[in-house]
Amino acid sequence: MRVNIDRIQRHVEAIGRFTSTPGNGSTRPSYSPEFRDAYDYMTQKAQALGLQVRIDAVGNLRLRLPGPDDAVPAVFIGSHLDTVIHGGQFDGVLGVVCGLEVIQVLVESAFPHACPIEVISFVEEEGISFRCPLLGSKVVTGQLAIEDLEVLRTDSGESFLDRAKAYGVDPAFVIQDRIEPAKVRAMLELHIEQGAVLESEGLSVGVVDRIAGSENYRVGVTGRANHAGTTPMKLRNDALCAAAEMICAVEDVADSSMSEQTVATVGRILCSPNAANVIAGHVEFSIDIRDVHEDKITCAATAILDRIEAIAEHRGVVCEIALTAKSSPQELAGHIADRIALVAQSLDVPHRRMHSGALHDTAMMGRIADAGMIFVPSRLGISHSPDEWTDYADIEKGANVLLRVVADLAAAKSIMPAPGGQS
Ligand code: HGY
Ligand code: MN
Ligand code: MN
Repeated sequence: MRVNIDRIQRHVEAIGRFTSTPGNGSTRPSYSPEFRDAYDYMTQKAQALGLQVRIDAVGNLRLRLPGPDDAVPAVFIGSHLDTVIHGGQFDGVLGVVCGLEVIQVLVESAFPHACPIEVISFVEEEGISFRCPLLGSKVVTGQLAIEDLEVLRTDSGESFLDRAKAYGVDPAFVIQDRIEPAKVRAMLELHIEQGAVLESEGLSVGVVDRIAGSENYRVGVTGRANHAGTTPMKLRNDALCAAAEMICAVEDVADSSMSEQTVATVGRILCSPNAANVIAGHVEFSIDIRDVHEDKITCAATAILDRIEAIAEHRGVVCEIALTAKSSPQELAGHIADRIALVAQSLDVPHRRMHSGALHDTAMMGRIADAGMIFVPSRLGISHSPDEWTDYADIEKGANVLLRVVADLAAAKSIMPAPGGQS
């Protein structure tokens, strides 16, 4: 059995056309018209294969090949179809498309699968609309409840519940769509590396053993708006200069961390009144702190918040810091990583074990079941950009590894320990 790489490429390129910024990357927020186009496209392909298709209460797309006995634990293959703003064509899309391709090859080969196999496209993985990354996978694994969803708002104040209901789903029923640990034989995700390790080492597949966690903050800085021309430098409470010093402190703490894997980013900033001849009165900015070890995240976050408070004190501005999202790092199932490596070896695919600095839904599924991830290289390590690219020759290798691992996991005498049988 082998994947059909031309079919994969056709699906990736078709979905790439569902963007609100054509010619400038993929912009496909959850619940947007473009997002619906992508769901409709995958639904049509899945229905042509005779799969069961449904959108669950929070908006995850579920494409299921029933097993002989649908009550036995299923193999899940997941990823996401929402994107960042001006993102790339492969981030998330590749995992959903390759998941469907794996099912198509198994169906066409009349493979005797002994359990259900389900492709799940998680909603709001990127978190760009409601500042809650991995939302869809956190909900189905019971890590977010309806009460957590009720407080989510966009920057313009629209509630998550209103947006979800306008899309046609009702998160009030998320309990029924929970994925129970006992119902998962394993979860797999194929994803672009979004870093430069594989390319720099000339490898085609990464066997992920650990996924980073993160703490996300929103920082509000309040000074005093004033006239840019008549306010002497000594009499200013400049919120933007204070924020600038704080942002450099974020970089400095991460730079000087003892851990190679600690990163911290300020990617979003809002300045008010944002006028060239007015000293900024209020600034809001984001902080995203990550590492593959929880204690390193805590250490960096503590140092960053301390520095911010000291700068606010010194400059006489008021700062409010809110934790907006948090997810712990996740170790992936050793026996699944071993299986991925063994299959790569048997297919002569050059590979290595590695961590993931990016967050992934697999980390959330890894909280409740045995999960594994397969990376394929990113050209120059670029991602979350229109320049994101992965050679289809590498995608073909990674997808064939995924195909073989899923076939092994779904085989009657699956060699895997029973669910939760972490080795
Ligand atoms: O932010 C991330 O790591 C992922 O791309 N959502
Ligand atoms: Mn992403
Ligand atoms: Mn992704």
